[in-house]
Amino acid sequence: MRCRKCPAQAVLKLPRHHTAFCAPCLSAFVRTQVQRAIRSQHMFAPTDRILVAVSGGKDSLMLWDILLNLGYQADALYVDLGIGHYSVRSHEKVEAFAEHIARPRGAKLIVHRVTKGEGAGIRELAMLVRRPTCSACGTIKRYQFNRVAIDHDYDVMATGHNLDDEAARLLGNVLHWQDEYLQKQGPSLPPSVKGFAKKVKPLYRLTEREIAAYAVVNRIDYLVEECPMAQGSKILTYKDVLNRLETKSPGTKQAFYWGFIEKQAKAHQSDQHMAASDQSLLCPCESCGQPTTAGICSYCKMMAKAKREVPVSLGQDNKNGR
Ligand code: Q46
Ligand code: ZN
Repeated sequence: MRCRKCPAQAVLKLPRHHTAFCAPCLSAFVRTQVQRAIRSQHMFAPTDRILVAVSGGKDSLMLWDILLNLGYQADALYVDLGIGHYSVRSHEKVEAFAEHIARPRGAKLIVHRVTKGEGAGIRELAMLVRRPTCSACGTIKRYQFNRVAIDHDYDVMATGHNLDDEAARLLGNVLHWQDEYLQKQGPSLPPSVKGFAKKVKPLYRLTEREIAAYAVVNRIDYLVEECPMAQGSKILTYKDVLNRLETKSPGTKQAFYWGFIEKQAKAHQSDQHMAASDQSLLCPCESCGQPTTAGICSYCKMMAKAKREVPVSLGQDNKNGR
């Protein structure tokens, strides 16, 4: 199999694009797709400061690498969840990438430890507040990413969600007609109100397979194992269903998600529209000041409940999550 761009041997076949690429042409294709995503969705400008949320997995580390390669000012935030060996290994992968690839290009890594900031690991916290681990984890990660982006004056926060992630999430939202989530699902969410950082997903045009191939050809090491808490999640089932459809009919995931983005744009889900509706609903949390639809935000409610369960003070190093 030959590369469709040059005479070299191809390393990856892409049925949804009816093409195949050698290693250098694959890297160029991946970077072009990211640049196209950034421009078409007005994600950020070349002078903007970007905060990438990294986990040690392939998507977030490749996103950091691609943005640095494209010449953007991209720092990263790693949230150490305190999940035993998994967190130790993921932190090692992030540190190794930062030391060998990011810092030499002038980028920095910020680390937030949940055991220090919130006073216990994510599993222990979730048990204290009697919530599923992933739900407590989502609240803490959203809160800390937003806090760091705002406190450190980043223009935008970027996550490594890819086409597979977004198509699976869309399928879940459609199956349960989650109107509120459907309205807020998109590759570029505006800051809407003071205190909320802009959030973007520059990998939405690329599949997991393409990103994994980029990591291999560029010899970038990442943590292959998934978080142990992810086992049995519905998102994995939706991904499996979509992968089977994709095998039968290449391009299904792309048509499903990109079609949704087009329809969303046509339905006037513009930045201004969303910002106006958010502004009418949000007010500063009475405890920490981050925007919320209730008097006290979900992070502060969760931490207050955890503290009631344990007489010793949880999160004492972490007034307002700091
Ligand atoms: S990290 Fe957190 Fe995921 Fe692990 S505990 Fe669940 S939500 S599975 S993206
Ligand atoms: Zn709060």
